[in-house]
Amino acid sequence: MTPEGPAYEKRLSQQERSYSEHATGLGRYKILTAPSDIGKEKALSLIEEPLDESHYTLLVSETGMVVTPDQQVLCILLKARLWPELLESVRPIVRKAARQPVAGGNRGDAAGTGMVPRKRKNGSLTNMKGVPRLQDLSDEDYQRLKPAKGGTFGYNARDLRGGQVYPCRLTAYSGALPSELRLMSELAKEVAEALRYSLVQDRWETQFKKASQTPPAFLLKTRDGHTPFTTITCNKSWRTAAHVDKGDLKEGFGAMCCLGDFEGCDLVFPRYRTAVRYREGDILLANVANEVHGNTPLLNPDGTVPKLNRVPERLACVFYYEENMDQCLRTPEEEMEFVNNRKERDPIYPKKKKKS
Ligand SMILES: O=C(O)CCC(=O)C(=O)O
Ligand SMILES: [Fe+2]
Repeated sequence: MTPEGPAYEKRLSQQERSYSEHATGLGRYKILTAPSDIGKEKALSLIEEPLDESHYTLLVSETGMVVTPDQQVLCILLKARLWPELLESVRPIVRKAARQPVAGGNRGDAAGTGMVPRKRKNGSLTNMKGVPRLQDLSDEDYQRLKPAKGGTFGYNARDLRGGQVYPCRLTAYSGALPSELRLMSELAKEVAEALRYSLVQDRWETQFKKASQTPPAFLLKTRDGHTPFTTITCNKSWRTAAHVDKGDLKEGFGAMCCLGDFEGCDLVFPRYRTAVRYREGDILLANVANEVHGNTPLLNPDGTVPKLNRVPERLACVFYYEENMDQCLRTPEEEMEFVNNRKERDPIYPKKKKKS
């Protein structure tokens, strides 16, 4: 039994859960207005800063929705939507996908360090940028980033990295076994259904329409059909600094879940002085592609501050539709061929054929 009712035992569909929650009116499904709006500029000026209790006055920890003072949906928390067996089966896969150190990576805002020119082994600077490596971090950044890992699962769009064009492809975690892809797609399906039957259904529709125009080879899908997601960002024990998600469809809506036994790491939206406490089993829908957000410190399950080498494991998954993936060719093979035959000055994406 959860505070939200015996959801796991009955295994209701996401649609049934949504209908019953909405039907309770304000009884169980709280609709709250964010306490204030500090303005876009002020929120953007916080990017790269670590966030904490000083950045919010409203903390949401029950099923419901937060709207901004001008009535835009900021986030929707759906408690206890994912059942334990599914979470157990994906836990090792998320852990494997989130295996790259954040230090030395390419998410400078969320790392809280910005991007600096990468160094060669001999110490000279290259013209590529990245998050500084651990040995080059300040003490404070070192503490925060030492345990932090990240990675993606699913598919990535064609892009240019270090002067080289990469095709639309299975992501960096290319060792994914078919069974792993199947399980993660099951998780994506549940999250997608929760989004579909939420109060931001219009955002699901926009995203699903985009996905319908995308080659199915590059969508997360199950036997029941495709989801509106191409990609899942997986983080491990990473307290993100203030950032706005990049590369995901801005007209869609972010969807996330997390796994682990921990306290803290609440997700703060400093512009609206609002934080959300989501935990294992919950689904959080949030406007992370457009609004500044970041986590409070990650704490031990008993609320104490962890020692450097004993940080609890918190796995987070962010599901999204990666921009431009509707321009991918039909198969990975066609993508490879395109990239191999592309002349240096050709655009990365060829002009779209006009429909006759
Ligand atoms: O871990 C979280 O709660 C948020 C993660 C996030 O915002 C991101 O990876 O972009
Ligand atoms: Fe984010």
